[in-house]
Formats: sequence, C-alpha cells, structure tokens
Amino acid sequence: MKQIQNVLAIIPTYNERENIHYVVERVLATDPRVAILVVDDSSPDGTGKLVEEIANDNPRVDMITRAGKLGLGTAYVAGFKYALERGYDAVIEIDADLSHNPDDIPRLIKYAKDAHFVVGSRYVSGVNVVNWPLRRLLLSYGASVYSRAVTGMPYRDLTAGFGLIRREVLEALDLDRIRSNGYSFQIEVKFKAWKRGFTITECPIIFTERTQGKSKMSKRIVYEAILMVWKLRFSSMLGLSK
Ligand SMILES: Nc1nc2c(ncn2[C@@H]2O[C@H](COP(=O)(O)OP(=O)(O)O)[C@@H](O)[C@H]2O)c(=O)[nH]1
Ligand SMILES: [Mg+2]
Repeated sequence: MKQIQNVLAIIPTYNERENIHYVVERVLATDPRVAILVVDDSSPDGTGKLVEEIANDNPRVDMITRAGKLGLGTAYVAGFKYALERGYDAVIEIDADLSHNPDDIPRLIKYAKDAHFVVGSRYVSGVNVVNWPLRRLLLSYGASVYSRAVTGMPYRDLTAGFGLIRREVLEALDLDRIRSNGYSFQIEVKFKAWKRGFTITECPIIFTERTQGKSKMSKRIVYEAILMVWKLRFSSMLGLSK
C-alpha cells in the first residue's frame, strides 16, 4: 500500500482543559508527519482558548470550533472532511484524555503498511484496560461482543476510539450519511469500511482510564449504540446502504 506521507490526528474535545496541552505535545512528538486538528464543541471550561494559543505558536496544530456539544460522531465527520480537503493520506482518531497512549501512534502507522484501517484494540489478547471499574469494562466488552454478534464483523474491539484510517476509506464512506451521534459512530465507521471490503487490522494497545477531567459517557450513548447495530444490519441486508 501507498506510503503515508502525512497524517492528521483528530482530537475531539469537550471540557479537556487539564489534558489538552499534554496530549497535543505528546502527539506532535511521535512523528514529524503528524499534524493535529482539535474539534472543540465550545467547551465551557475554556479548552478552545488554550488550543487557540497552542495553534498560534504551532503550524502543525489547528482547531475547528463548533457551536455547542454536538456529539463525538459529528465531530469526527467534521475532522474527516477537513482531512480530505487538505490532502492528508490518513487520519488518526485519538481521545484528548490520554486514555490512548500517543506513543502507540508509530505502531499504528506501521500496521497501516498492510491495512486501510488500523484499530487500536484493547481486546486482541485478553483485556488491556487499566483502571476501569468492572461495570464500565463489562459495558465496553459487552458492546463489542454484542455488536459482533449482530453485525457479523470479525473484530474484537468494535467500540475502539483509537485508530488510523486511510484516505481511501474516508473517500468511500458517505460522510453525510453517517448516522451516529455518540460512540456508536465507532461501530458504524468500522461496519461501513468492512462492508466496502477494506482491509481492517487490529493493533494491540493498552487503554488507561483518564486521571484528569470527566468522562462524557451517558445512558443515551449506550441506547443509541444498542439500536444502531440493528439499523446497520438491516439497512445493509436490504441493500439500503452499504
Ligand atoms: N467535540 C466533542 N468531543 C467529545 C464529545 N463527547 C466526548 N468528546 C471527547 O471524546 C473523547 C472521549 O470521551 P470520554 O468522555 O473520555 O469518553 P470515555 O473514554 O468513553 O469515558 C474525549 O476527548 C472527549 O473530550 C462531544 O460531544 N463533542
Ligand atoms: Mg476517556
């Protein structure tokens, strides 16, 4: 596959003031080919202001500010469109809270030699999650098992939010038809890439629960995901969308 010359790390943020500086610095340090786009939903804690200051001093950092908390899925769609417009070979999805270790980025890029989509996976061999309460671990692991059963996707970590996606995949996805608002976005994008026949591979990573700030996981996000996998299965069975 084509060698990756430049890659855009997309960091969605909502109230990540304590983390943003550190994550940006660590991501930039991994590889000179990596640039950063923060998609901030007008965080009330002033995350955007901090990013603005960083971006002013650094041409490798940019930001999209949205009017309010519009959800993780649409934040990534905005980032994907930005990456396509500016000619990036690939994007990296990474959380702001350092649950995803920026030092894994070079491995994601390496795995992308043979794959269109590299999933930073917690569940390739056992469970590699540090500091999650059992309840949260069961929710995440259960969501992967359930989504695999309903959709037939042969991967272990279907809700993973860390990974690398090549440009070809973004071009093939109908970005305006992505329906998930919340974290089911991660399942939907994997499903659509898989249905289109792209090579997806899982790269083992260790996920560590945040030490700063708060999780934005909610019941609504869980319900959306439970319904979404059935929507994906049926619309694909009926040939409504791939
Ligand atoms: N722009 C934007 N970012 C969000 C939204 N919800 C969550 N995030 C970000 O998505 C990432 C993952 O969220 P987090 O709350 O850590 O979820 P958890 O790790 O599943 O508990 C973090 O960087 C959040 O700041 C949202 O509605 N809009
Ligand atoms: Mg988190």
